[in-house]
Amino acid sequence: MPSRDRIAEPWGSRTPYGPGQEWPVRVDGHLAEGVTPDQVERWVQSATVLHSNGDALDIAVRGDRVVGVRGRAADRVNRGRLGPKDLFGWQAGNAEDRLKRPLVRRDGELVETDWDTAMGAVVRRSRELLDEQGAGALAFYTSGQLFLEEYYTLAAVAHGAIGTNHVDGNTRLCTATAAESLKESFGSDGQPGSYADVDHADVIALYGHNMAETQTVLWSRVLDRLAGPRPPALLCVDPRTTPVAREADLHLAPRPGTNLALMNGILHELVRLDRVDHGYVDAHTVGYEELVERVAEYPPEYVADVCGVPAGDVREAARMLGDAERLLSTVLQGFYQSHQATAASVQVNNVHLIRGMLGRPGAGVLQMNGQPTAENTRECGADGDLTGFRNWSNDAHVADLAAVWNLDPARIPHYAPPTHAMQIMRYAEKGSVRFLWVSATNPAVSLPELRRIRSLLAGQDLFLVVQDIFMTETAELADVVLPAATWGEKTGTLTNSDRTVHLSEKAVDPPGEARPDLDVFLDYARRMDFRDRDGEPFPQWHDPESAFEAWKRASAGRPCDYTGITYAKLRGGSGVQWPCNADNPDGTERLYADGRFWAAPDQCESYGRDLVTGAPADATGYAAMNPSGRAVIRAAEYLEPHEAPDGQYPFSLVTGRTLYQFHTRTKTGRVPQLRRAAPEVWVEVAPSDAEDAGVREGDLVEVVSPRGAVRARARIAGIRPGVLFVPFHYGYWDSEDRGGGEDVPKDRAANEMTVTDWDPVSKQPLFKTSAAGLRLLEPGGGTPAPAPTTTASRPVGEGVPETRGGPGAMAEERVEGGS
Ligand SMILES: Nc1nc2c(c(=O)[nH]1)N[C@H]1C(S)=C(S)[C@@H](COP(=O)(O)OP(=O)(O)OC[C@H]3O[C@@H](n4cnc5c(=O)[nH]c(N)nc54)[C@H](O)[C@@H]3O)O[C@H]1N2
Ligand SMILES: Nc1nc2c(c(=O)[nH]1)N[C@H]1C(S)=C(S)[C@@H](COP(=O)(O)OP(=O)(O)OC[C@H]3O[C@@H](n4cnc5c(=O)[nH]c(N)nc54)[C@H](O)[C@@H]3O)O[C@H]1N2
Ligand SMILES: [Mo]
Repeated sequence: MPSRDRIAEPWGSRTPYGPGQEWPVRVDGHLAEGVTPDQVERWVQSATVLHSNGDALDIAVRGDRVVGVRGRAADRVNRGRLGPKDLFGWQAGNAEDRLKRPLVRRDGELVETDWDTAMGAVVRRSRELLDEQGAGALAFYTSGQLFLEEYYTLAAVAHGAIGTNHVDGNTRLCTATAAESLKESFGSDGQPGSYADVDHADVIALYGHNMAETQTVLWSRVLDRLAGPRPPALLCVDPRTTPVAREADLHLAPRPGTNLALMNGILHELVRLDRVDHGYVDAHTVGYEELVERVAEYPPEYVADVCGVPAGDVREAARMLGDAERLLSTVLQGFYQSHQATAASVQVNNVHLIRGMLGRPGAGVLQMNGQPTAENTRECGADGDLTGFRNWSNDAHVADLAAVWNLDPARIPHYAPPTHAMQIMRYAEKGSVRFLWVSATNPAVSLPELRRIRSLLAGQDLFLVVQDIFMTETAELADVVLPAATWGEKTGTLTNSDRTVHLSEKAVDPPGEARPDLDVFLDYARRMDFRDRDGEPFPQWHDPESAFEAWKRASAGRPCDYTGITYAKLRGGSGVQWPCNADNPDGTERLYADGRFWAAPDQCESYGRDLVTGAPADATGYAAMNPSGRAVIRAAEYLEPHEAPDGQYPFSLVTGRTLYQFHTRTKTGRVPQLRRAAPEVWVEVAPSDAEDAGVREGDLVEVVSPRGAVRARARIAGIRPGVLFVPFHYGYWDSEDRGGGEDVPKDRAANEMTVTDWDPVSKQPLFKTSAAGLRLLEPGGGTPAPAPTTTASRPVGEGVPETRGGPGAMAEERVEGGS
């Protein structure tokens, strides 16, 4: 079987195909050094949890240890392929320094204890605060990386049993805008498009989405189309020369934070050229006239000025989109983590609505997710959403959920919109939230303005519970640390960006006393003695499968209907796309194929918000605007970014990802192949800016914002002049050279510099627009920056050695019908 260095070749070999053809199968796999396929004792079905793509795989087990992975040929998502994080990332679970016992803080120190003592402390503090202050003293901050069953349980416990409004996920930092833009346009969350649209599209547009690095397998699908007959045209909107930009037919590199102006300019041209499907607009939408009026103010010359892109390119982009017969658009953090995130993302939906490009092969929108299970956080309501995409402002929806849970509706708080994560942190800082339970997220690295976050998490009056698999920067600040079992050690379901549900089965036992997150949440509920209306223990379920069956009842009749799915159905073959029910027993490839939306006043998940101010509409206003539940075309004016570059801080600072690392690196930092490919933080600087600052490749520089600074090596790269890029993966924790205690340097994390500010509509923080300065600290003496060469950080100059994985990074590749 051929094998390849998948650090050097992240996307593997090409399997070209043409429009409307099936994407060929290519099965990728990797086993631990010294393990041969015949030594594998069991293959256990699962899917990846290091991004949102949902690549299906089997876990290789030998001697109760995970020893490798192999892609699943039968699956619709990846057809056997795996990316570098999928191939090598599983090793993190085997790390020696996993958390194995609970910890409690005694005399200032975290010390090991047993589960009874640790849970006893959590329950005692919960009860005290419920008595003293009520449910509003308790807050829960969870993840996009647990399983559906775990979120559903947490939502039931927090919203239902405790009755607190303070429940959110790190999905607020991630896909809050995806959810919100879908609600605004279509009445409800739910991804319209399908990955299979890549097979059919004649134009693919990527907006602020570096798919090549963040969804490597989906990018392989695009690359295979590009290598085949009649390839699609590609549009890329990103201030950096990412691998996507390099393949694009047209690359627009706008000034950060100007996406809405650009979209308004493109819509201006589409309207002017009358590339509008008036039949579709008349039959299925409201709001078109308002859009026409608004975008009239955005001629290409004006937009060119605002965005810093040539007017001809704006026209050319509109021509591409206007000529498309099957248009696929994808949107991600370059749009979402910005000050007019929802307003800009909604304009991408508008392009599809006015062009009638929805619900048929190749014509789809993917308002992408980032995390593997962010979709489930939202469906289950473990973030600011109400379980099952119900509407907080609709009493009938709340009563319906209360009936499913067999609780009194008054117990589910719905007097105000749920508290978003940034506001929960604010309440913790101010002292009204006094108990915060953090599960599967590392806010001491991933939230903006870290000095502030560290200080509020360490606050004396805040009882902090951290449930993780490693000792993280956040866990170090906790009062109680709960050791969790993780992927491969527990069973549950997960749903990817295009609504494909996979089952991930337990392959091995967790280390030490670590327990599945589901068990921990249920154990808490039992110890708190929560009861339903009949006096029975609440939640009424007790293990993954009974939790899933309970969830199915909560999803029945809602857009995310799971009633046709069982664990048994998910075993053996491909994942299944929701809605899956009696009408759609095999799942549903695309939403809205019939031009009908979940937007009727009594059905919709939200009555919508003003796209500029975020002010919510009420039931009456919504019913007057959209009585028959059509898709809503919403327009918005462009506003300047809040923190514009100026004298002391002349750069726009953009933060984001690199292909080989995942988030705060608790996993990928423990995987040799991935760790070595991008071992340390760097900053990307444009050649002209580097020259002005006297900075050369590899020099040590300081990047500074009004809030903090980062010291990093400079990579002279393809990035828009005036913009700096810093990857956000590097916290002060490090598995190899961690000093510990007070001496640990705190000047590596990008979020030392980012700003406490959010999109007014989705409340997603602005990780992509702050002002920053750049200063040379020390020449590098010719040693290049520790940044990969295979990615957006590819150097513009010569002489930097290519990123390679070497012998340990070889992975098998078997092309069906090939050798
Ligand atoms: N390798 C890897 N893959 C991942 C992850 C990971 O950590 N590592 N995380 C997963 C998660 S949770 C997420 S949310 C996704 C995120 O996936 P992406 O959104 O693709 O990743 P980012 O690097 O955050 O941002 C994408 C691009 O936005 C561009 N950008 C910055 N500012 C602007 C702007 O104003 N306008 C436009 N148009 N573009 C801008 C940046 O240059 C960057 O290339 O990735 C998922 N996949
Ligand atoms: N500057 C900047 N900041 C950003 C972003 C950016 O682009 N720029 N992106 C934002 C985005 S999109 C995201 S999604 C966030 C991600 O930010 P985080 O969620 O903070 O990042 P992770 O490192 O994935 O943290 C997940 C934690 O869960 C733990 N864990 C893993 N598996 C399990 C499990 O099964 N159970 C439990 N209990 N714990 C587990 C891991 O060890 C880790 O500590 O960062 C956000 N922050
Ligand atoms: Mo994310």
